[in-house]
Amino acid sequence: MSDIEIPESHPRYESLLTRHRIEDGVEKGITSKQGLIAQGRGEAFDYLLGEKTTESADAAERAAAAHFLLAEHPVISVNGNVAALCPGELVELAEVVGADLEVNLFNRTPERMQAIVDHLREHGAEEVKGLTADGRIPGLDHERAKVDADGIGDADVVLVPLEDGDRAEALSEMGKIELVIDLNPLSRSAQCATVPIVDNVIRAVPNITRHARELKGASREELEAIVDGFDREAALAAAERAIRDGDT
Ligand code: PTJ
Repeated sequence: MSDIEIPESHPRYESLLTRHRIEDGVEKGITSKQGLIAQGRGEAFDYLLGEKTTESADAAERAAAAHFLLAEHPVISVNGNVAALCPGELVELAEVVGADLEVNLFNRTPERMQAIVDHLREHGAEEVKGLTADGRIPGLDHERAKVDADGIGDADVVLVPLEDGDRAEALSEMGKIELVIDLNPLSRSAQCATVPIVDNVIRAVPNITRHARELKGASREELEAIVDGFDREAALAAAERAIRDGDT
């Protein structure tokens, strides 16, 4: 993974390993250089959250799993950061909930698109969408507007792991259910999400999969009760309290 060995006894072992994954992603042409800055921002919030999944984030992850299982056409949007951080976990989640994987980039280049598609395939993905780009998200004038018409264009539920906020807003204006993972509860994407998940993608993605596995046998009514019982405002407030007051 990297030529630098980190001893497992290091108090910030996980965090340092994560940094190396992002660094590696940049070297492989998967992650953008801006992705390094985004990672640094995320780390600061994660540090304040105690680098753990809070109770309210876990409830959001369960609600996200219920949305996935209720969806007709769920899609997981993949950018250069998540592709580097948890490719195998994304593929596994897609399999468990029957979602499509679609690469969608802010700093879109044909080379990065292809590198991420190949990387996901190396981690077990069969079909990866995003290269066709025959659909558009209305109201966006940058590269993130480009989507596959039969992918994000057609989705009813979209998982959006860490990104800049304007696509998240545009997707919710299209009436899509948006599940957003972002360590900053004040970010625009978290603020406009149907389900804001304030947690590190590294922990959030496998935990959504775990909940989805547990909920697989649940009835529609049970899943709807989980979705209806989730309070997005309370989740955002709990995350902000955790960060400001250490109240985790
Ligand atoms: O691969 P691309 O070209 O699509 O670009 C992706 C990035 C992430 C570089 C781009 O979307 C970007 O610039 O994002 P921002 O505006 O820096 O926002 C990233 C958000 O994700 C911030 O609110 C961070 O706190 C948060 N974040 C960073 N790392 C993580 C995270 N949230 C969850 N888990 C993380 N590991």
